[in-house]
Formats: sequence, C-alpha cells, structure tokens
Amino acid sequence: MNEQDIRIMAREQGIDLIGFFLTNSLVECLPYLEKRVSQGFTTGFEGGTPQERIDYLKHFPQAKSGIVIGINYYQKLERLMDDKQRGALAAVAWGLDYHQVLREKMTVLMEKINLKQTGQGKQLVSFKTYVDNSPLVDRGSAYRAGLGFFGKNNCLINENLGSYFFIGQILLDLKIDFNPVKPISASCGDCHRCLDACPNGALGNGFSLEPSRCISFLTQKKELTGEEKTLVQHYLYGCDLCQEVCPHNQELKKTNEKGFLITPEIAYPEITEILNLSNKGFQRSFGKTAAGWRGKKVLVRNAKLFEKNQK
Ligand code: B12
Ligand code: SF4
Ligand code: SF4
Repeated sequence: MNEQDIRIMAREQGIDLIGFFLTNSLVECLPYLEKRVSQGFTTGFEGGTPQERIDYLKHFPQAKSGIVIGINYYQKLERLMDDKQRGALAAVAWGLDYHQVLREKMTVLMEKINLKQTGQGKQLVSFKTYVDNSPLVDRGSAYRAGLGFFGKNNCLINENLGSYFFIGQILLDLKIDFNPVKPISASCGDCHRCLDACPNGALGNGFSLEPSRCISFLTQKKELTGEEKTLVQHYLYGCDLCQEVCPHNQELKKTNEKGFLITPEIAYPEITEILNLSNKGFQRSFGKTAAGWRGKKVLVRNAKLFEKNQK
C-alpha cells in the first residue's frame, strides 16, 4: 500500500492533514520530555516515563508504520458581551468530543485500508488508534511526519491550519510505502506574543510550560492549592489565550466538522447557569463534549472561583 492511496482515502474521510512516520523511537523529542520531568512540570495527564513515551513498539509491538492525522477545529466565535455574567469554554470543548470524532475517522480510514487489502487477497491489517489517550506523544509524531513546527506556546503549528487542529495517530502492522519527510524547520523567530499574552506567565523560554500557572491545566485539575485558586479567571475549561494571539492563527478556515459547530451562547455560558446545573443538565450540555470527562464538580468550582476572583 502506498501513501497516495491512503491520502485519497483520508480526503474522502474529511481528514484535513495526514502524514506517515517510521516507528523507531521518537528520540528527537526525548530531551524535551526529560526536561519537563526534571523541571517538575508534568501534569499527571501524560502517563509513562519519557523512555516509555517515545517507544512506539512498547505500545504496539507489531507496528511497522505510523499514520498521523490532523483535524481542523477552528471557528470564530467572538466573546459574548451582553448584560449577563459569562464565563468561557476553550475551543477544545466546543461541540462533539474530539477524541470520539478523531477515533471514528481513524477507524473508518483503517476499514478502507483493510477493504483494499482484502480486495487484493492480502491479510487484514491489525492496528491501534490513539488520540490524547495514551503516553504516546501526539505532537511529536505529527512533527516527525511533517505536519507542523513547535511554537513557543508549545503547540504544533501547521502553515495552513495554524495550531487549531487535533492530532490522532495510528500504529499499524503494515509497511506503508512512503517518502519520510524532513520535519519542518520553521520557527517563531523573534515573536513572543504568546509569552506576553499568558496571564500567569506559564510559558517560558525553551518550550517550557509550568502547569501550576497554566489556566488550561488548573481548570482541569481536581484539587487546587490556595495560590492556584487565585489564578482561575473567566475560562471554565481549558484556555486559548496563547493561541488566539499567534500570527499563525489569524484568518483561518472554519472547520468542516459539523459536530464541532456551536453558538456563542454555548461557548460563553452564563455563570448562574453553571452554578445551578443539575446532574442531568450537566450531562445534557457537557456529556458529549471534551469537557465532560472532568465532571460537574470541577466546572462548578471553576465558576465559583471566577466569581470570587473578580471581586
Ligand atoms: C498533558 C497535556 C496538556 C497539559 C500540558 C500541555 C503542554 N504544553 O505540555 C495541559 C493540560 C496544560 C494541556 C493544555 C492544552 N492542550 Co494538551 N495535551 C497534553 C497531552 C496529553 C500530553 C502533552 C505532553 O506530553 N506535554 C509535555 C511536552 C514536553 O510535550 P509536548 O506538549 O508534546 O511538546 C513537545 C515539544 O515541547 C517538543 N519540542 C519543542 N521544541 C522542539 C523542537 C524539536 C526540534 C523537537 C524534535 C521537539 C520539540 O517536544 C515535546 C515532545 O514532542 C497531549 C496528548 C498526547 N498524548 O500527546 C495533549 C495535546 C498536546 N493537547 C492539545 C491541546 C489542543 C491543548 C490545548 C490547546 C487545550 C486548551 N485549549 O486548553 C491546551 C494548550 C496549552 C499549551 N500552550 O500547550 C493537543 C495539541 C494540538 C496541537 N496542534 O498542538 C494535544 C496533542 C491533544 C491532541 N491529540 O490533539 N495539554
Ligand atoms: S493555555 Fe492559557 S494559561 Fe496556559 S500557557 Fe496558554 S495562555 Fe497561559
Ligand atoms: S505567538 Fe509568536 S512566539 Fe508564540 S507560537 Fe505564535 S509565532 Fe510563536
């Protein structure tokens, strides 16, 4: 099977970006992962030691190639400024949960690959899909496959989609015939807008991110320290501030994924509505989004902290 065949299948599947990678260990990312550990800047969401994280074969010993996909989730929804007190959800939690959307796309892609295989009298290909749910380094695989470069805001930036794309990867027991690409050497240059935009100074030089100062992390963390509680602002889940200001994220094309599209009223919910959410109401509004996994308690806590910190 060659990369062109798979690229065509991916396009039919509404996959915005696709790349291929070899499954030897992701050594190029090891120093960055080790540095995070030595700085004490891990979140507990990563899972595994740096060595385990870069070892594709530990996760899927049969892996002979890797496919990585990127799905655009950009939509412009200006912050609602009416007479109501509103918080904000980061774009990561707008619409359907991206874990589900990407997993489905990768599974259908593999079904197509397998249809072609069996049509040619070949064996079914075994595979595993990953999206933000394993120790594997999603940004690292996408970087290796040429999907983008690392920005100072830590995000992987693509020349067309900016950083507003989710990443999924597939390890498969099939040797794909592809030309390994050179990782993109572009960089941020002298720009430091994201470092300036981060309200808590969570971003540092050398791609560092201090979780205990990062609103995205704090709005997902279960127990907050006294100081951490003072850092939660209008974001009730996630944070987009270091992406919004990035020159690569201006005038982007809207996502093709209908499931991600929502209205400003949902993106910027009323604080009183959040504070009065019933369990059923939470399930109805958040159960199918990426913010659902953390549960009602943390969301309501964040809304209370926003109110308190405003005073
Ligand atoms: C833990 C985690 C978080 C933590 C820590 C984030 C962080 N920056 O480390 C928190 C909760 C804060 C977080 C927040 C967000 N996250 Co998050 N998160 C993850 C997770 C689970 C692991 C990330 C990780 O390992 N971090 C440790 C650092 C060291 O690794 P890294 O982020 O991959 O960064 C690489 C660079 O530092 C790199 N590097 C830097 N420079 C260079 C140069 C060279 C030459 C090389 C080779 C490598 C390199 O080496 C690292 C390894 O590749 C991944 C899913 C996954 N399993 O990979 C999603 C993931 C990174 N998150 C994602 C998203 C969308 C977000 C948010 C935008 C959500 C939001 N709106 O709140 C924010 C963005 C915050 C930010 N500025 O990074 C996407 C990123 C998509 C993209 N295009 O970049 C991912 C990939 C999920 C997915 N599958 O789509 N996240
Ligand atoms: S996500 Fe928000 S708090 Fe975290 S580094 Fe970016 S701007 Fe700072
Ligand atoms: S805002 Fe500037 S420094 Fe930050 S990621 Fe974008 S280009 Fe790089």
